[in-house]
Order: sequence, then structure tokens, then C-alpha cells
Amino acid sequence: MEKQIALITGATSGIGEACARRFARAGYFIIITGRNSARLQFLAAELGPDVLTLQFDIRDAEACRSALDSIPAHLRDIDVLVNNAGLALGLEPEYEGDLTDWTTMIDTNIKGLLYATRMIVPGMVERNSGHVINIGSVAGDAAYANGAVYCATKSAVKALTDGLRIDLAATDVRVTLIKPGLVETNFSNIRFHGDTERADKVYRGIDPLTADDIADTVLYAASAPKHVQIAEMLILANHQANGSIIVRD
Ligand code: 8X3
Repeated sequence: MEKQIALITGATSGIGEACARRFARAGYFIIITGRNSARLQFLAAELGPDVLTLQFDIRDAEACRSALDSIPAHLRDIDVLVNNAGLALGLEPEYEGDLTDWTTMIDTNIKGLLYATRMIVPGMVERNSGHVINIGSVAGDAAYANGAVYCATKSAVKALTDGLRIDLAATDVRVTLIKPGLVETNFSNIRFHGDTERADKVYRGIDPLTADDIADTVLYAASAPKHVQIAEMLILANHQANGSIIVRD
């Protein structure tokens, strides 16, 4: 049987990178995308030979289109799309937020996810086969203090996932939303623009999730029998009740 093909966006770090490793180990051919060419090549060298790298900025619809158009014909029938590319920038009151941070989050977390979906899902519909797995967040369930715009983008991911599932209900294409809680990756370092001390505090006094924990759930959803559609999974660190309630040692 031919290898299944998984395309993972934002695969150069964190949950995306962990998904790339998990799917490669599970026997998938993987297409990994991201902006950082060196990181993509590094990962490909580790995981090869069944890896294709696509270097582009997901915020740029034209770049997204031409990267996807460059996929060789024998790798175009993507079985699993993991819409992972996303980030948080800043943690401050909504009325004091940075406009550039907002634009970057909205363009990556919402528009980038939409571009990949719009360009890849029609092929799945045509073949009546495929699986879209969107990485949302506990932050999409309810706003938390100083995180309104990030939370709003993840609420949008929830709405877009639900909408896609409705629009694909007559097909065999499955749609899943994975909502992680506190996962220790470079997420907070990016959020705080490289302030590692502030980033470290986010995970102090709890046992946070790892990127591998989340990649396991993504692969679990993808591996479920075809009649099983894991619609949504919320995965929290122990001692985390939701986006706001975290009990630390
Ligand atoms: C990441 C989870 O709680 O740090 O989306 O916003 S949280």
C-alpha cells in the first residue's frame, strides 16, 4: 500500500515539529512547511527520505499557492492536513495591544489556516477522502486576561473548524479540532518577543504538556477508523482547569 501523505504547516518548531516526527515515524510521507529554510532542511535531514519541504510564509496567499503548486504530481493527494502554523504575540490589555502583533496573529492563525484549507481541501472533496486537523487552543474556549486578540483568533479557528465540518458532512472528509492548554515549547518565548525569563514563568510550578503530548493526540485522531470523526479534543496540563485557572506549586 502506498504511503499516506500528511502536510503539516508551521513544522519548524513546537507542536508542528513534533507532529512531523510522529507522522514520519508512523509511516507517512510528510510535507513540512514553514518560513525557516534552515530548520526545514535540518528536520528533513533527520526524517528523510520521505519528506518534502516547502519554504514560504503562510500569511502570503500567493506564496502559499505557488508552494503548493510546486508539489510533484505523485504527492498531491494529501491525506491529512495539519493546520498548525500559529502564534501568540503580546500579553496586555486589549486597549493597549500592539497593532503589528495583532495583524501577525490574525494573518497567521486565521488567514493562513484559511489559505491552506482553501487550497488543499478541494482535492480531498474530489477524492472523497482526507482529514483536516486544526490546532486550536483552550484560549479559543473563553478569553483570558490580556490575551483577547490571541483568544479571538483561536475562537475563529473553532468556528472555522465547525463550519468546515458542516460543509463536508456529506463527504468522507473528516475534520478535527485539537485544543491544547499549556504546552512548553517556544510559544511563550515568541509571545514575549524573546524575553525568556518572562516565558519561563508561564510554566513554573506546574508540569506542562509537551509538544509530543499534543502530536500524539493529532496522530490518534488521524489514525482512528474512517467512520470515527474525532470532532474536538481539549488537552490540558494537570492542575490547569481552563485558560485562566492554573494551580501552581
Ligand atoms: C496556548 C495555550 O493557555 O497558553 O494556546 O493560551 S495558552
